[in-house]
Amino acid sequence: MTVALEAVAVAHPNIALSKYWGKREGEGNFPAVPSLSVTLQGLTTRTRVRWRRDVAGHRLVLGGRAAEGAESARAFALLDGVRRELGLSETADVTSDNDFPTASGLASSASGFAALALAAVRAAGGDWDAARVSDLARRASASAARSVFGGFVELPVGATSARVVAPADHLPLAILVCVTTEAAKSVGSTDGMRVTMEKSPYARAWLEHAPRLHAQLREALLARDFDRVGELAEASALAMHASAIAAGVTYWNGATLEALGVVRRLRAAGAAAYATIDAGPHVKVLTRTEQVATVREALAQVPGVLRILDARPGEGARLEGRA
Ligand code: 2P0
Repeated sequence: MTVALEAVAVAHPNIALSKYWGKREGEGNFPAVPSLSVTLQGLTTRTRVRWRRDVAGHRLVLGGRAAEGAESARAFALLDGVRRELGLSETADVTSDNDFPTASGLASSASGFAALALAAVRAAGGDWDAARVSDLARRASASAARSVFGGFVELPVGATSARVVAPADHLPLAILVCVTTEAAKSVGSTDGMRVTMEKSPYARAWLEHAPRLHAQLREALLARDFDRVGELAEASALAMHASAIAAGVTYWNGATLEALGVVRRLRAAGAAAYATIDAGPHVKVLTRTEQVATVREALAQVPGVLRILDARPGEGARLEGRA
C-alpha cells in the first residue's frame, strides 16, 4: 500500500448543550445518554501525524512536551487501531498543540482526538468518511466524535458516530468562555463520570432525565427557539453537576458560582444569557451575537474570571494540507 505518511489536521472543541455524563456498561466507550453539542471556532487544536518505518514505538508531543503514561495511552490505542484497520506496520510521530488551556474542562480531548483521528487516518492513506473518523474518535473520547463535525451535532445513544443536527449559522449564538483557572482539572471526565455512576444517589435520576432534556433541546433547536435552547442547556449542565456533586465529584470553584449568579441577574434584566459548565470550573455563557458586548462587560466584572474567550459555532475537523 502506498501511504502519504504525513498529514496535519485541525479541529475545534465542542460545548455540549445536552450533556454526556455516564457510559454504557461493556466495551467500546458508548455513552449512556444522548448528547448534543455545538462545535466552536475560535479555539483550535492542530495535530500533525507522521508514520515512520523502523521506529519501535509511537511518540506524542503535546504542547511541546513529551506525553507520558495515561496521557499517551489513549492516543496510542487510537493509533494502533488505525494500524490494524489499514494494515500498517509503521509507528506514528505525533505533535499536537492547543491555543487554549488543556485538560481543564475546555474540551481539549474532544478537539485533540478528533484532529488525531483525522490526521492519523489520512496520513496512512485511509479514505474514510467523516462518520468512520467520528467512530474512531469516539472510542478514544466520546465527546471527540462530535468535534469531527461542524455546527450543532448529536451523538445518539448506541450510535457509533455523531451526526449533524443543524449547520453553524442555524442560531445567532455566541459562546463566552469565562476562564476561571489556568490549571489542569483534578478529576478527569472518565473518572468523574465513573464515580458519579457508582456513588451518586442521583445517578439513576440523571440517566432518566438526560434523554428527555436532550429530546426537548433538539426540538427547540430545530424550531430556532433560542431562549428555550438556552434554558434547557443550563438545566442539563446543572442536572449533570448535581448528580456528580452528590458523589463528591466537584468541578466548580468560587468564580463558577459567582459567574452563575451574574448570568441569572443578566437574565432577570432581560438579556439572553444562559450558562453551561463542563468537567471543570469554567462557565460558558450562551448569548445572542448582538448582545455579546453587554454580556461580556458584566462577566468581566466577576471576581475570579481571569479572561473571556469569544467563540462562535464553527467547522468540523479538516485537513490543513500535507507537508
Ligand atoms: C460533554 N463532557 O457532553 C460532557 C459534559 C464533560 C461534561 O464529554 O471518557 O472526555 O473520554 O469518553 O468525552 C467529557 O467526556 O469522556 C465530556 P470520555 P469525554 O461534553
